[in-house]
Amino acid sequence: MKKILLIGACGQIGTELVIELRKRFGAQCVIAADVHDMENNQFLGGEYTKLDVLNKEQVSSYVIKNKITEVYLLAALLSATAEKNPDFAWKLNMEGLFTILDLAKEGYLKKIFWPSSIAVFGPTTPKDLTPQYTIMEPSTVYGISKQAGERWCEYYFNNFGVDVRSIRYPGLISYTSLPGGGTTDYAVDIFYHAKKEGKYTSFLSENTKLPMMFMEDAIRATIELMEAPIENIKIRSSYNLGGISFTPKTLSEEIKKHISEFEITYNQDFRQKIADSWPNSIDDSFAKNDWNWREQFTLEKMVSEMLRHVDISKI
Ligand code: AKB
Repeated sequence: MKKILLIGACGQIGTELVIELRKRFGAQCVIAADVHDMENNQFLGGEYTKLDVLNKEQVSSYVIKNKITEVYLLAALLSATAEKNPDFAWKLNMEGLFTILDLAKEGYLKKIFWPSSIAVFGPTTPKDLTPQYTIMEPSTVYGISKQAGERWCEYYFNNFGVDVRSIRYPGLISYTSLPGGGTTDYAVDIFYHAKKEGKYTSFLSENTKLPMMFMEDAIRATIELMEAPIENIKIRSSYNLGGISFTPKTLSEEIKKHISEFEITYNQDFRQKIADSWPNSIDDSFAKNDWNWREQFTLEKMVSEMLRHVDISKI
């Protein structure tokens, strides 16, 4: 029987992935885990357990005792927060991965999902339609940890047969829970401020083009990758996913179609340098060919969904 443990369940991806996995496989098959205390050990309609991904002993004995078959390991520091605390970011982003890879190597897990990011690319990477295989010289601690993680995932697959699967997520846009500490967060914040105040100050410049994806597409991609037949998974580092590429200016023009008085201003901060090192757009033809990936959300569709759903009482 499938028994999934999702570590980092309270984060931006985690909350939505828990809901979708429970819908597909039943609440009893999906255990949500994070470092936070939760009253009565329930979370989004199912079991919750408090786990610290840095506590190898605790995570390993939980996985073994509860006969977990699959782990989605989402606990990480994102790009902007990681730059402020590089030592801890490296520790958090790498140690948990080794714990889970080793559990699979020892035969305790059948499958692992581990997220990578467009942050694996760097200033020397070709910027437009960035290929799957290209120059990768990341300049952020987050990007370095994701690139190292990719190498280790591939190594564990090649040498120990560990069935580990991964996606290089673009910036993710969602309305259920707020993102925490990324460079692409402006593309979520903007909707709350547009709806609440009719204006927004972007911390990225007007023509900074980055690849983004609506969360519904990202969740579907994650589950489709994990459910694809093993022989279709040809890449064991991480798959490029394209999504939709836009600039703060293009996004604001689309928002103006719904809120005509909306005004955007620009005041760049340290995140501009990170954004400048990332691709403008991504070639995801390997994901399309290998496991039939197709995105569904256009910029127009994403903007109207976001404006319909964002809850301004959250900010
Ligand atoms: C970030 O901005 O750090 C993340 C990412 C692109 O991985 N959203």
